[in-house]
Amino acid sequence: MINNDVLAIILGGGQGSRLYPLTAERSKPAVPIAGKYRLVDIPISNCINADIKRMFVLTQFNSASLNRHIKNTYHFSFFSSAFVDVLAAEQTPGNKTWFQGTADAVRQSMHHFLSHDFKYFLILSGDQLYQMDYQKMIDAHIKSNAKISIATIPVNAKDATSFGIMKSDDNDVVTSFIEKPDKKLLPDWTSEVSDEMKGQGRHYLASMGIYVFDRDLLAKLMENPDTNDFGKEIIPQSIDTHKTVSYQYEGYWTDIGNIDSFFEANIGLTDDIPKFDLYDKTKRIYTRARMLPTTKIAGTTLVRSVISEGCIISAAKIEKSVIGIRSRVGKESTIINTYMMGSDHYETLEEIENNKIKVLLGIGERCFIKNAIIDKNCRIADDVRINGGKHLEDTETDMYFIKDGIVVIKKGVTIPKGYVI
Ligand code: ADQ
Ligand code: ADP
Repeated sequence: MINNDVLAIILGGGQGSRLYPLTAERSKPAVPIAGKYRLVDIPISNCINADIKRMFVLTQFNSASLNRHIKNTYHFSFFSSAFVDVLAAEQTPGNKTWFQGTADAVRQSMHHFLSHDFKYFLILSGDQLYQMDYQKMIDAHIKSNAKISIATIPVNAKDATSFGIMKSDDNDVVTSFIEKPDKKLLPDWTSEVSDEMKGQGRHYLASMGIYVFDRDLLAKLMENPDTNDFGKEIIPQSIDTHKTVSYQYEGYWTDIGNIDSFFEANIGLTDDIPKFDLYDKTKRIYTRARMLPTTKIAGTTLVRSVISEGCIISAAKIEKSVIGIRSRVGKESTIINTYMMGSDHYETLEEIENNKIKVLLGIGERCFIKNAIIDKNCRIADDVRINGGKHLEDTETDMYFIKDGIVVIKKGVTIPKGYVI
């Protein structure tokens, strides 16, 4: 089945500074999450589960790994109109700049969209972890006769300053909107929320950055070249003139736009009952089928961890960690509260023999690693100690980057024997 009324646009990231250094060499949608997926798999899977099968991913630069991933993952039938297309900011003679913001990204790509037949634009953010049925939001949009719908979620005062906050009337029509309000302004922006939300102190109605627009309206709004951003300009300028409705969602939803929230979302998958459910057949998350061998584990104590396919693990202990595809961890090593992304390939025996620095892909022997993100294809030699935590100051070297106490080992680096962070 395919919903022919909806075209989905996935906003794949600005200059990616908030997820740096994970975005140093790849575009944001290609950042690996949960051991075997990529960020972009989340909105794409949500769309597929809602029969929305025509999608554009807008990104600042076209990385080889994003294209390879999309091309190798999302094969639709030859006879279907379904597709996932990546559109990168185009530097043309008349336009030498990158996308200036979310609305500018949509504007610059509008000619690609309008050649398709559809009634509604579904605008999605590329850096959120959630499983939402967009069809219900589209149905509510149609039923309420709205021109614009915004998915909303109640948040607490601490989070409210990072989101677009709105107020709505009894019919869920949005009456006012403020993008990322200052703390001082918050008392004026509380909303009536359910008792359950009240109990959790979530009194503010936040935009999830997920919008439904009538096709003709968005096409018209995009004719104004002075608006670059949905949250800062398009939405606040539209609510008085075009019926805008709040579609309230109370399921699990988290923004994973910075290192801290990205780390927490990944480690959260090791909870007894993770809030993000990868095991629900009706809300399946798709990714590339890699045909990897099973994981081999020898003598390791595993405590509440997620281990992906194709790993070779001889560690002493792995606790509260997510271990990505093709990871190798040597004897007597301990890994705690860490997201290891894994590797893109295995080393052949010949490569290992010819390796002059003698540091294999993965983690060596007798290492201790805590509170870290280890990007893909890293080589961590024997006896390395990485002890992340709030005692560490934010800093950057050629090998690693520390933010909020989380040590991020950069993609493909070699950490020499005995190194201590
Ligand atoms: P932010 O998440 O802060 O707030 P923004 O940085 O504009 O907004 O990002 C929205 C999405 O668009 C993200 O997925 C981002 O990666 C992507 N993006 C940003 N700039 C882009 C560009 N130039 N080209 C392509 N993609 C780009 C927004 C809303 C708030 C709302 C939060 C919810 O403005 O009102 O509360 O989302 O997360
Ligand atoms: P993923 O497997 O996570 O989707 P990519 O699509 O980015 O990752 O790349 C993985 C593929 O890249 C591997 O299956 C492998 O064929 C190839 N590859 C990448 N680097 C190397 C390398 N150094 N040696 C051999 N193959 C490599």
